[in-house]
Amino acid sequence: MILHIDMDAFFASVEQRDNPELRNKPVVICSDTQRAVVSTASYEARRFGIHSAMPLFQARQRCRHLVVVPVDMEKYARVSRQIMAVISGFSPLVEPVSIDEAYADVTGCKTLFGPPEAIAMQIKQKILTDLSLTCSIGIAPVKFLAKIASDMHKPDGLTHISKEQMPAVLKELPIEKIPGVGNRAMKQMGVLNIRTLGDVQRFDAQFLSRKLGKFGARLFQLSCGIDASRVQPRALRKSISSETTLAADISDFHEAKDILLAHSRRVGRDLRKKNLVCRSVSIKITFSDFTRITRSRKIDEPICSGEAIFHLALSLFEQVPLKKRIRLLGVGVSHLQSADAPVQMALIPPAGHRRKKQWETVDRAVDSIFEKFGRDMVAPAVLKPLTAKPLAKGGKMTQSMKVLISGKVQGVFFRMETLKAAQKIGVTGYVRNRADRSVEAVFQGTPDQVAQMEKWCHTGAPASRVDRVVTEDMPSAPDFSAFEIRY
Ligand code: DCP
Ligand code: MG
Repeated sequence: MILHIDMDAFFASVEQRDNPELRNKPVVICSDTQRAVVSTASYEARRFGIHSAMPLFQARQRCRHLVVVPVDMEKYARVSRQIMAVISGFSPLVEPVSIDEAYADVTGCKTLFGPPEAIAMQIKQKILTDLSLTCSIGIAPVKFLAKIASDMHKPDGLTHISKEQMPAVLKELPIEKIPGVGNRAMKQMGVLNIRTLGDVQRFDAQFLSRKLGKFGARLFQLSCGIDASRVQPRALRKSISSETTLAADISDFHEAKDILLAHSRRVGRDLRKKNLVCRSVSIKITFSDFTRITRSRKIDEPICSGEAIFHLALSLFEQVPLKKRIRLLGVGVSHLQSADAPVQMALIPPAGHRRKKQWETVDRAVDSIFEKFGRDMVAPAVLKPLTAKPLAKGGKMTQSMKVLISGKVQGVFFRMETLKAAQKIGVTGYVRNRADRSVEAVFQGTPDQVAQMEKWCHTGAPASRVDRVVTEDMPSAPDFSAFEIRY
């Protein structure tokens, strides 16, 4: 089944929504040119016979107290994107056809959202509650009829033409209602005395093709209720990647890891900005002798967090024998899909699902900080220059302690905050997430510094919840030269 969604008096409704003084008044949205024509008229203005494409002076003649509002295309485009996002939440097959209309094929969406009529009602409701706008929806087994149906009970209409009702509707359907009928075709059909699609059935397909060309053949098919056109979602971008040719070739694994992390985060950010998720991650390495390799891995559950991308990229990287120095390093994602596309949720979420969602939440929070304050405010801790003070040495006793922190502690922020605290207090060591959802940290410094860090662990980062802290002395720990986040 196909839905056709069309907003009611779109530009005018948006302006009436945003400016209460315009409500219930005859309003036209009009370009500000000398020979201005009406873009659209509010339903109040339509009662005076005012419609799209009418010259403004004529509209004024018809209604003396007409309110004229200038076009704000940027705003309508923004609202349009919000509308399309709502519709895409109900079907992966959405085809936007103009700024205020779209087709959605809901054939496969019954289990998730119910029958087509229920889906249409949910879309109408969500557009109304989220965007304070009304739309009209047509439901039919084929595209052209869905479009005709959406226009049948405007504004705020919902019209369902079932398979059974189709022959009767087609029989009575005036041919001027068919999208794409030009003036010439109309004239010729007048000559043939064709006024409805039912009349078309009096002729055969060859005759109509001869008289009306390609359109004649289509007209005959439509009169039989056949419309081969499918809902075609706009082609998504196929992949997103980030790569750099390094200033100097590198061979250090940890250095390469940091670069992979930076690329992964950039790609993740790009995905989220475009409201996409990916199901495949790849890495690209060019060695100093210009030989190049790529490795990729597909995953079942779509991801968009930089950290999830990084983990896959790193696991691919770890499998590459590093015999030569690296000249270029890159991370890419593909098998992209809209983040709004409904996914079949598993009854029992796969292991790590919650953790993945937490990363995404953190990433989205970081994205908004980026947008508000600019790029330099937040960066993954390992990418920030380390400012830890030199380790307490020269006669002073150093102590090493391993700490296991459990509770709601996993996520980038917890580790970043631990790193910040460690740098402030001046300890060295590391912090990392463990597979069992606890955080492991090793602190090295004077007993006083280590004690301060241990105390810090009991409170932890804001928005975390520390349930348990277990400490263990590490008398034979190696010397750490800085504090770092480990993966
Ligand atoms: N539009 C325009 N010029 C036209 C026709 C339309 O600028 N000649 C713009 C203004 C409309 C928007 O496109 O608001 C959507 O066009 P529609 O044909 O869907 O008309 P409306 O949404 O305004 O009204 P309706 O309730 O009839 O759909
Ligand atoms: Mg409309």
